[in-house]
Amino acid sequence: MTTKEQLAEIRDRYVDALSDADPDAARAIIQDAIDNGATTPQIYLSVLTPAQVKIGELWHRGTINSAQEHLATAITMQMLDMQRQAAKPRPPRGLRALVTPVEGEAHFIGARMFADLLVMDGWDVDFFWMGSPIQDLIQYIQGRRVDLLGLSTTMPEYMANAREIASQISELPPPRPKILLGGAAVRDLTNVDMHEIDGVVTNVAEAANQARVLVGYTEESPTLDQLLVTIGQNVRTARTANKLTQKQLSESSGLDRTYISLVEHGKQNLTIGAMLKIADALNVPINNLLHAD
Ligand code: B12
Repeated sequence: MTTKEQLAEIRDRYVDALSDADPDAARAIIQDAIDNGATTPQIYLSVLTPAQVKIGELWHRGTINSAQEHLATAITMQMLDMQRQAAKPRPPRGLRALVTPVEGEAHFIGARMFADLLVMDGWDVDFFWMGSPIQDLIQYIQGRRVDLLGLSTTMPEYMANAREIASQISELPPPRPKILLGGAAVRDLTNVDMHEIDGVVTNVAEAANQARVLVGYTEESPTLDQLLVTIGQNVRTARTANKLTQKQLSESSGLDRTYISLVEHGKQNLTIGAMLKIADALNVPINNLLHAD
């Protein structure tokens, strides 16, 4: 995990690299952030998204021209590929989503981010970078089991297309996909007619959870052995991100080094008290140690 201040600094450096049309510098900044423990949602939501908005402002003010803006977007697309390759998806959940901008919509980076977050959450995802004619989209959905349709709308004038898709899907025989709507246009909820749309996402950090709830997915509790392995992996990841040795963690948590080693190998049924000491020493909330990425 990376702090808010660190993320703001990474974002500013990344914007500078984009304005300088320097893909190598941009790549190095994002790689460095990944190496230093920034998570995918952090990079997507706190670095790449605000950087794209900033690039839009610079273009609006005439500080950069359209060609530079296009290059900036192309670089950000490369960063998404890099991030997806670096990320470790969860085991498959057996859920399939189709994520697409609505017909007419040319902005697709946000849709692609949501698609990636679902992939990392263990979904199978079909991602279309461009909206399809509504009839073709409906036909596609009929020929393939799709649990969730994620629609992205940036320009309010294309909201009508989202409504039309939802209305045609509601007429399909079950099982029908649930529809989740996101994108810059939904930030102003007065743009949204919820009729036949199952959910609207304004906080993308929560979107994968919301998607699972929407399709009625329930997770079985992990076994004790699985949970201990997850805790162990999380402790090791947080320790290395903090550049601590096992000995240093043992000293700052007041626990034996052998104990820390057993925890990291998933072999120690640790007490809540010990977990709290480790979480404090690593400066992470205790919850972060319990969940698989
Ligand atoms: C890059 C860009 C373009 C690129 C798009 C490239 C691409 N492949 O995506 C190009 C050059 C093609 C483009 C074209 C146009 N653009 Co433009 N563009 C931008 C810019 C600079 C950045 C957009 C972006 O990448 N944002 C970053 C992404 C990550 O943010 P996001 O889309 O909101 O997504 C986040 C969430 O909303 C969410 N999300 C998104 N979708 C979904 C879906 C689901 C299901 C979920 C759960 C979540 C989710 O996930 C993301 C997480 O952070 C913005 C500036 C700005 N202020 O945003 C203007 C902007 C969006 N564009 C604008 C305009 C006007 C246009 C054009 C009409 C320009 C023109 N005159 O031709 C055309 C539109 C063409 C069309 N038919 O759509 C306006 C829109 C104004 C409005 N509200 O109507 C903006 C705001 C610029 C401005 N200030 O005027 N644009």
